[in-house]
Amino acid sequence: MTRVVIDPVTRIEGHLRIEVEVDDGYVTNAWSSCTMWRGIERILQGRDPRDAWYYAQRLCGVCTGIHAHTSVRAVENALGITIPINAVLVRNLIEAVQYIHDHVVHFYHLHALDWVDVVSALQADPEATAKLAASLSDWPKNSTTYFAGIKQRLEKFVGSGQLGPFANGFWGHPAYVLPPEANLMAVAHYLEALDIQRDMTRIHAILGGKNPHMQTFLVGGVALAMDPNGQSVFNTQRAMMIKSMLDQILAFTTQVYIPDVIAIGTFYKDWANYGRGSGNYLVYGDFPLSIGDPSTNEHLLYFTRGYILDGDLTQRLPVDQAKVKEYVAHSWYDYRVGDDVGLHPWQGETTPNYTGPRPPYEYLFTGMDDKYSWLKSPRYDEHPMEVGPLARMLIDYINPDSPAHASVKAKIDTVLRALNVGPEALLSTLGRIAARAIETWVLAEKAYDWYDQLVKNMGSGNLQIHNGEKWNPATWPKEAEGVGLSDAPRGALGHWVRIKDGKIANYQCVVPSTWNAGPRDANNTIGPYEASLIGTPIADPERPVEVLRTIHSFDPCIACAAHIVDTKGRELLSIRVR
Ligand code: NFE
Ligand code: MG
Repeated sequence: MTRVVIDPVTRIEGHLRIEVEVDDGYVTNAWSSCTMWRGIERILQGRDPRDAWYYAQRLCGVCTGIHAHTSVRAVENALGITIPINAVLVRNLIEAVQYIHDHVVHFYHLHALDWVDVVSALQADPEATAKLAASLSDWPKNSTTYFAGIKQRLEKFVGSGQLGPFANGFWGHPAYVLPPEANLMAVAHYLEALDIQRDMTRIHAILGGKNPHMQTFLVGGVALAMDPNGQSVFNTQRAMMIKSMLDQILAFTTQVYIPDVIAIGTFYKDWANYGRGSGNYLVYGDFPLSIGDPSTNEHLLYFTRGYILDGDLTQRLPVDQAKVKEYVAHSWYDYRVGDDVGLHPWQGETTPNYTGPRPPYEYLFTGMDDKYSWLKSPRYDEHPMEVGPLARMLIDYINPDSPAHASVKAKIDTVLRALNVGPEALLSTLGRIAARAIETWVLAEKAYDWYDQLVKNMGSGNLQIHNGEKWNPATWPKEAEGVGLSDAPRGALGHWVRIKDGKIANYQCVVPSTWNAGPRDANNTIGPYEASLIGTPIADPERPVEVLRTIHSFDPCIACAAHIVDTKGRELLSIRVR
């Protein structure tokens, strides 16, 4: 038996350590450990709940905006505030662009190098590459000259010895199976995606003032003044800029991203057999289609709420937020009531108790039976749950009443047909990648509806963006509690707030990557990352690219997940880079 450690896992957000045991070429056990600590939940205590979003948004700069959004929802839920339709539409547009941005960055910049051998691209014939690309889509850049230019750039880059983002890859590993031409095409799109992701954030600059960390969230609505003929507000001209960027996003999605996923998926079809994990999928749902409280009005959401147990795609089960609990039995925290108990977030506690390695640091952790991560273990009705694009796409695929059902089903069926596999193939590493691309496609189309409604409202003189009825704390109850449920790009996200005498008495966030990357719970049930690795073949324990493929397929964000930094910047763990 071999113990393989990857620490830190790179091409993710934050600090993650993965340990696996490999026996006879397969992973037989796994531990997912978050090695960073932050403190946002504690920073929020005692503050004005109307300010919470501004701090909470700093949980992350990757899924930027979503924590602000979820925070204002939690406070609106606590105080019974309904926001105007224009605020719903602006928030939906901001969030849809966030999803698309994150998914494109994930596929090209964080995940592609697990599948694409950059060095092999140097062997590609540009003419054959142009032919291959043209057979997949009619993207205007598919020419021999273009790919010859990309190859030259790559040769110069490699010749300089400064590989930058391409340094330290497992190049030449036998698990890379794309032909050189497919590798060159993917490298070209890696570079193009750098430009398109920058352009997307311009929509955030228009609607949110800046990116990351938009400024226009507000309890009760948004702070984006609208006037079709105004000068320095959201006006017709700025709306037109958004429209032209939506056109670019849709073209890139349908002509580059989707064909690339199908091309890469065709060569790596065996990855539909690995990485399934817990088989439980949780979705809170998101994108309200009308006004109302998104945490209670399930029927008004575009992506619907529900959960799936043990891979049973015949049943969408109803979600009740009261069944969410967090455990710390294997996490570096203490609960006053004892570490074997799960706490609902309204009663949640964030009290650190670090028992991990101390200097001189052991490279191999001992005590994996004890506490080994800064993440808590969220459980739904005691079950570990995978969250994210795959969970969402599965729920809307099997829910005929979902407003997104027709679009999701048509696109999933298109991709499954192209890969010549059935829906069961989705419950896998490859399925996560496909679901993320399909979701991008669904939202790149749907965003036009929200855009059109917003422009129509503006044109008809409906300029209301904020409901200020409850702005004055004198109108609030002495005590209130609220929950904001969202679906962030990486999955189900909840913020729970308790308000007392106009101040935050408790604030707890249970975040997508915490659901996915969390450690074992008090019953020693393993978390979704851990479960997904078991059974993975490992060709060479010295170069465990297979582990990276499955872990990256979740798009980890550990800053979000831990939401708690050592303010003194102390080194908590020595790291050997693999
Ligand atoms: Ni920091 Fe996040 C998303 C949230 S955590 S990226 O999406 O919420 O997984
Ligand atoms: Mg938390």
